[in-house]
Amino acid sequence: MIRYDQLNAWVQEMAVLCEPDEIYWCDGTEEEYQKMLEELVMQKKAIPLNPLKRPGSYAFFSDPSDVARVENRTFIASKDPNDAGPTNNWMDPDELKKVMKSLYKGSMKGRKMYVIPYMMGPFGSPLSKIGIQLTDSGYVACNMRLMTHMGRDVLKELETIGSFVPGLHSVGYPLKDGQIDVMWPSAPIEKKFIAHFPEENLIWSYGSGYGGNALLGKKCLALRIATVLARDEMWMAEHMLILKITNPEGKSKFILGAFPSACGKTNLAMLVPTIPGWKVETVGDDIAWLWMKDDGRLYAINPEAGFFGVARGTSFESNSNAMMSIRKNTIFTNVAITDDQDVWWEGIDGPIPNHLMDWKCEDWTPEKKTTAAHPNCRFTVSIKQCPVLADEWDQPEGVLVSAILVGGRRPTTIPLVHESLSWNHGVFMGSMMGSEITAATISDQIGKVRRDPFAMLPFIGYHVGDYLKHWLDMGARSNEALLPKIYYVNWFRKDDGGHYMWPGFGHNSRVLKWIFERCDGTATADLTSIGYIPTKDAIDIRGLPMQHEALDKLLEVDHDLWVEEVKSIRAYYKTLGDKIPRELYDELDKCELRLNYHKEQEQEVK
Ligand code: OXD
Ligand code: MN
Repeated sequence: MIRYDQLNAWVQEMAVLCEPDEIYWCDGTEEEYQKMLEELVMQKKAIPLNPLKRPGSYAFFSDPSDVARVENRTFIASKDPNDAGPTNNWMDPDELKKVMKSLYKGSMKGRKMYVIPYMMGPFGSPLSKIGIQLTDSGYVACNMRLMTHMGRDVLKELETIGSFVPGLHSVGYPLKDGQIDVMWPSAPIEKKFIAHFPEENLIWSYGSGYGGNALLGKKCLALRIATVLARDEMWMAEHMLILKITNPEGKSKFILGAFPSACGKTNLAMLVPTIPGWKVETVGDDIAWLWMKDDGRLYAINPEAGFFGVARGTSFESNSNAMMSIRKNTIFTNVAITDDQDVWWEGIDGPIPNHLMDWKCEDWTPEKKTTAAHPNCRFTVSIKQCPVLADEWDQPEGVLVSAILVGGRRPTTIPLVHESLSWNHGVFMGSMMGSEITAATISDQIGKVRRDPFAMLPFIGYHVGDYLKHWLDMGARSNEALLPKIYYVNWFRKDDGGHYMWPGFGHNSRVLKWIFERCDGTATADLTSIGYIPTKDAIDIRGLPMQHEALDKLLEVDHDLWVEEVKSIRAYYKTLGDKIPRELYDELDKCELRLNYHKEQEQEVK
């Protein structure tokens, strides 16, 4: 059992290091949340939005150098560099602590240190974990209140759970006596560190106030630290949405989906089906924790309690449920502001206003060359405001997983949907996932394809080869018949003219319907070299202005392109070193054999 004096001692030790003016223990109440926001408005760090248009909502604007996760400043400080593997930045834990301690020394001067007890996962779930975040950012404290179960109840729960993941966060901008604060304090890029010490379950974050760098429950705890715990305790921490889908007869299933950042996880989790009688509800939009129960089946919980969604592109047309979720009590970051104090971003409904205040707090008119909102502008909102929230969203026993989707943005090669031949083949599909690089990450490679196994590349807290082995090991604990099938979906295939071939959004329900019916054994499929593909007519396109020929093209397996794909996957595996499990090379070899066999057959026919 945890001793509270241990917790107090850690808080005191960190306070001695960071030298805040004040220590404040968050109780998680609504009154406290309102007070923290008022304080931020007084300090000119937030602006309240028009209460008639966006009640209870606030806008924040970051420093232009602090707009996204910083992968090149994110470290896995395991004792052995080989445990971090080739896809993570590694530093020796003692050395990193030395460097960071010198930065933390006095870093909270002139500021308040918030102590935030938070819980990832529903109260009473066997998988739920407690974190305690110390931060000198009121913005972070407010966001944590929306994103997690936060406050006094969590401290009580500490008695039952017995341990917590400590996380120290400082924006790295101490104030000298009398120094006026800036709107968004942060440190220059070379001083930013997002550090994970997996052997100690410890998170240290310095220099950034933004999203996944600063809200430590999300990427740091619920993914990077959790992947290590999950490996050791035989469960899984994944970058996945969880949705509930119900057919016209009232039968429901839960489906998970792994897609890289900014590829539509939130949209899919809140989808409004375009096929009559079907319903989709949301359990989570970003992270899933999975475990196998004694029945040999996989169950999942959403460790989060809110959405930190990409606002750009969100509209009533693309995601009406997200738009309804953010009608009130929402924190917006780096959006543009209309003259009547509401929010605006590229892709939102309606005409482009003649005048805005852009995310840099400057006047903006349509003639300006820059975007008014930052491409990675965000909304933070409690999940409880989602109008299609599934009743099961916080049930401690989790939800039974019927299918797992993987996917990314691939303009060519990958068909609209294909189904795995087995669990190991599904893991192979996840390992070869690729996507165009998006604005959620600072990178000069935007537009190029990068492989991103299970959309976890920036979030695996250990060696990627061991992570893929863990997936295989999880499957080996059960029986093929009890495990969910894995489906590779690609909403982003383009035609020769560069146009998207699939209308996407609500129409994705047509693919979900096929998957639902595959789980029940009622939908048909053709066996191809790469997996099972829906037979002609198996995808319901009634009411879609789409010809069957176009659908055939979307479901086509282009053998020449796939031969190239296999080569490219093999080359990719090589870059990951010798820990890539043999079973995945076997899947790759089998896929290559099937493709070659197909080509030979084709030639014989000719
Ligand atoms: C996120 C991300 O913020 O993946 O969810 O970047
Ligand atoms: Mn994410």
